[in-house]
Amino acid sequence: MLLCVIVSGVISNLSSFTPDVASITSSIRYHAEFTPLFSSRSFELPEAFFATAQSVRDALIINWNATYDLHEEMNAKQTYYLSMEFLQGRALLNAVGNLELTGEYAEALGKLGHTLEAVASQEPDAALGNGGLGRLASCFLDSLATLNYPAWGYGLRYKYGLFKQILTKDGQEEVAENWLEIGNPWEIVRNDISYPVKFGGKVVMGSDGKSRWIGGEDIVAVAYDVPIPGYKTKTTINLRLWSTKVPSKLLDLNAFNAGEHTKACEAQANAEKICYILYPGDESEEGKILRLKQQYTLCSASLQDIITRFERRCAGNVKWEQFPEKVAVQMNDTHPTLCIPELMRILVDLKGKTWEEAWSLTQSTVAYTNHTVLPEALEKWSYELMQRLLPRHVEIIEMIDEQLIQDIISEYGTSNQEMLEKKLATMRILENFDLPASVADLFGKPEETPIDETGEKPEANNEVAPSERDELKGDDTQKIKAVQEPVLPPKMVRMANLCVVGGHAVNGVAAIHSEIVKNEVFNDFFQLWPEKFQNKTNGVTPRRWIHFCNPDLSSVITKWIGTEDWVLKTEILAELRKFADNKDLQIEWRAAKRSNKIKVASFLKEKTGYSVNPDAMFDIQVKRIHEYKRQLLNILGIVYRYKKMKEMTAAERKAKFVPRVCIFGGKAFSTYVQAKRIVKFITDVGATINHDSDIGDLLKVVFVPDYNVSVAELLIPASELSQHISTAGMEASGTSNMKFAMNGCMLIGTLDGANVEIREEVGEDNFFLFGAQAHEIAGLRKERAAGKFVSDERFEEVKKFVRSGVFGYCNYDELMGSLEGNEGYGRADYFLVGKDFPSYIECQEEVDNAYRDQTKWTKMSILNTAGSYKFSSDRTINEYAKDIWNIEPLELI
Ligand code: B1H
Repeated sequence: MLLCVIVSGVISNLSSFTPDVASITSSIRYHAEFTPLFSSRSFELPEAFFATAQSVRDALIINWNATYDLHEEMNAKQTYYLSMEFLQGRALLNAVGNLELTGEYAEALGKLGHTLEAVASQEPDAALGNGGLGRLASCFLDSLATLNYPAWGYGLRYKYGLFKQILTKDGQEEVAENWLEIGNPWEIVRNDISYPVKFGGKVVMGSDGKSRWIGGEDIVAVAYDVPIPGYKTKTTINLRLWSTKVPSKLLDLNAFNAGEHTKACEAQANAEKICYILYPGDESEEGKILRLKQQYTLCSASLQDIITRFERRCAGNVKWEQFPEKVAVQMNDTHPTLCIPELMRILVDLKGKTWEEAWSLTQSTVAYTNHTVLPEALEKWSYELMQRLLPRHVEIIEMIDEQLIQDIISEYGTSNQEMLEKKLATMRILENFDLPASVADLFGKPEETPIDETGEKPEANNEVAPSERDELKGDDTQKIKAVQEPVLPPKMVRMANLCVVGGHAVNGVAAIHSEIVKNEVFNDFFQLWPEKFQNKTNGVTPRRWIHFCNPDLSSVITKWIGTEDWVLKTEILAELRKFADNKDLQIEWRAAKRSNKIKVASFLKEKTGYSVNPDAMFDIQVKRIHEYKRQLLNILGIVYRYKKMKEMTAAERKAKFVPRVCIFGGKAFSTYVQAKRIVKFITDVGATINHDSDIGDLLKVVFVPDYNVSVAELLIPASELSQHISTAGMEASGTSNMKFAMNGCMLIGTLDGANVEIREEVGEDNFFLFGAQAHEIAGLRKERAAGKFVSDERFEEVKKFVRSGVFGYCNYDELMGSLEGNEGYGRADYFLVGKDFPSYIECQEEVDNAYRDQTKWTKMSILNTAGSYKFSSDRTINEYAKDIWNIEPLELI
C-alpha cells in the first residue's frame, strides 16, 4: 500500500481542525444561523438536521479535497463505478460514525436540546435505486473509501427517486418522493464541471475521411458531487451525479419576448426531464426514449469527465496507450453499456485513434457485472429507436458486430454451417439481422426474403414483439392483415452481448449465478473466451449493516471478542464461535435482540396500527415484490398455518405453534399487476388474521408500508427468521440474506444465489433449507407442461381456502389461477410455488421446533453472525481490485 502526505500548506492547516464537542456545537449553531432556509429563532428538528448535516459536510469536504489532491498527485490507476442506481439511504449517522464522531455529535446536539437519533430521523432517504443492485453500488462506495482505493462512483441525480408506497384498501399506491424538496445538504453543485451531450442528428463524412456526428438535440450534464467517507480513514471519495439542463444558448429568447413562454422553455423542459425520475416505466415509446437518454447521459458525461482528468494528469504529454493503466470502468449491469461505443467514438472520431487502437483501449478499460439471468431483464434496445437517438453509436455497434462475426468464423470455420449459424444467432449483438455483405457469401446462397404483394421485401417490424402480437386483441382487419403480411421479428441490439464482447471481464454476483452465466446464459461466449468469466460474490458494508444499525449487538460482539477491529476485518467475527454455548453471552445476545424487537413493535404500531408481541418470533421477508421471489409462497404458508390453527382447540394451537409476527415489506413495480395483487393479498390476509380473537398473539401478519433502506436498518437487527425463498436459479445473489445473517438471524431459503454460500459458511445445521434445486427447475416445468405434475393435497387445500372468501374475494381468482394450468409464462405456476409448498411448510415446522429451544436457537443465531464474515463488501471490493481493476490502495496520512 502506498502511504502519502500532501505537503501543501493550505491542506495541512485545514487538516489540523479537530472537531471537539465545543467546536461541533458552534459549527452547528453557525449553520443554523446562516442557513437562510430557516428562521434563526427556531431550532426545531428539521433545522437541527440541516445544520448538523452541514457541519458534518464541512468535515467531509476537508478530507474529500485532500483525497482528490492525493489522487491527482499520485496519478495512480483509478476505478470508476458506473451505475444507473445508488441506493444511499440516509447519510448522517453513517458519516459521523465513519468519522468516529458519533459521541461528540450526540453530546453537542444534547447541549442544543436534541438527540442525535431524533435529528438523524429527519433525513429523507436518498432512494436513487430500486433494490439490491442500487444498494450494492452504495455498499461498494463505502468499501472503496474504507479500503482507500482510488475510485469514484458515477450516476444520475434523479429529482424523484423511487416512489413512496402507500397502502390503501385497494393495495399499493405510488406517490412521487421529492427527496430534494428541503435541499440536499450533502451535495456540492459543480457549475464549473459540465459536458455537452447530444441526441439525434446525423452522421456525415468529413473531408478528412472521418465520421462526424452533427445536428440533433444538445443538452448539458452538470456535476453534483457527494463526498463518501471511509470508516476510520481520511479517505473520502466522490460520487458524481449528473443533472441535465439546456445549454443557455438554446433558450429561445425571441419566443419568450413574443410571449410564447411554453415554446421558449420547451428545450429546457426536454433537457431537464431526463433526470426527473428513476427508471420511468418503459412500457410506452416515450418512456423508452427517456430511459435510453438517461443511460447515454450517464455514459457520455462520465467518460468525457474521465478522459478530461486523464489528459490533465498527463500534463501535456498524452500517451493513449496508458489509458487502461490509469482508468478502469466497471459497468453495473448493462445499463451503462453505451460506455463501449461512446469510448470508441471519442477515441476514433475525436482523438484520432485508429479503430484497432481504440478497440484495444476500450476492451482493456471496461468490465461488466451481470446481475440477472431473467430473460425479460436482459436489456435489448430497438435498433430503429437507437439509430434515431444515437446514429453514430449504431454505426460503431454494427462494426463491433461485424468484427465479432469474423472472430466467430475464424474460431469455428465454415465447414459446419448449422453450428456456425446457431452460434451467430445467439452471440451476435444485432438480433434478427441479415449477415453483413463481407461474410454473407461464406454461407452459400442467402435465403430469399419473401416478397409481398406490393413487390417489395417487407421491412422488419420494430413496433410489436411477437409475444405481444399474439396477445393483441385487434379488430378482424388487423387479424387478416397479420395473416397476409409476413412480419419479420423486430431488429434489436442486445446490450449484454455488447458488454461481453466489449469488456475484458464479465462477472456474476454469487458462485451459483456465475456458473449459470458461464454454462447457460453466455455459454457460447464462455467457450470462446473462458478467461473473461469470473465470480465476485456480493457483499454488504458491515458499517451500515451491523455496526451502526445494531449498536446493541455490536457492543456485545466487541465485548466478547475483545476488539472492535471486526468492523474492518470481519473474519474476526469467526471468533464468536468459541463462545456460542456460553450462557452469559447468550443472555446478552438475546437482550440485544429483544431491545431491537421492542423498537420494531412500536414502529409497527405507529405505521400500521397493529400491536405485536415482542416475545413472538419475528419472521421477516423484505425485498422487491416479484413472483420469482415468491412472497406468495410465504403468505400461502401463513394461510395454511392459520387454517390449521382454526381447526384446533386453543390448547392444541398453543402446543403446536410458536407465536410469530410475520412481517412483509417491499415495493411492486407500478405496472406489475401480479405483484400488486400479491401486496393486496398479504394486507387482506393480515386484516383477517390480526383481528381474529381466536388467534391473538399466536400469529400476526403485518405489511410495512414504504420499505426502504432506513426501514431495513430498523427491521434487520430485530429479525429472528428471514425468508429468501426464490425459485432456485432465479435470484442472482440477494444481499439482504447477508445482512440478516450478520445480525444473527436464521435464514429459511432455497439453494439459490448467495444462500448457497451463506449456508456453507454458517453450517447446514444453522440454515433452514427446502425446495427444488436449480438444475431440476427446467425438468419440473417440462413435466408440468406435459400434465404430469401431481399437486400436494395441502396446496390444493390452501388454494381452496383462499377461494372460499375468508380474506375477501378481490383478485384472488387471478392469483390462485396463476398457480394452476399447464402452460404459459406467468401462469401454470411458472415459479413452482406448488412444487415447493410441501417442503416449505414442513421446513417451517422445523423452524417452530428449533425456536422452542431458546438456548439452541441463540447458539444458531450467534453462529450466523460468526459465519457471515465472508459477506463483507470489503472482501468483494478487494477481489474486484485485484482480479478485474488492478488498482492499489492509496492512503492519506
Ligand atoms: C438485480 C436488477 C435490475 N438484478 C434492471 N437486476 C433494473 C435490473 O431498472 N432496471 O432496469 C434494475 C435492477 N437488479 C439484483 O441485483 C438481483 O436481482 C439480486 O439478486 C442481486 O443481489 C442484486 C445485486 O447484485
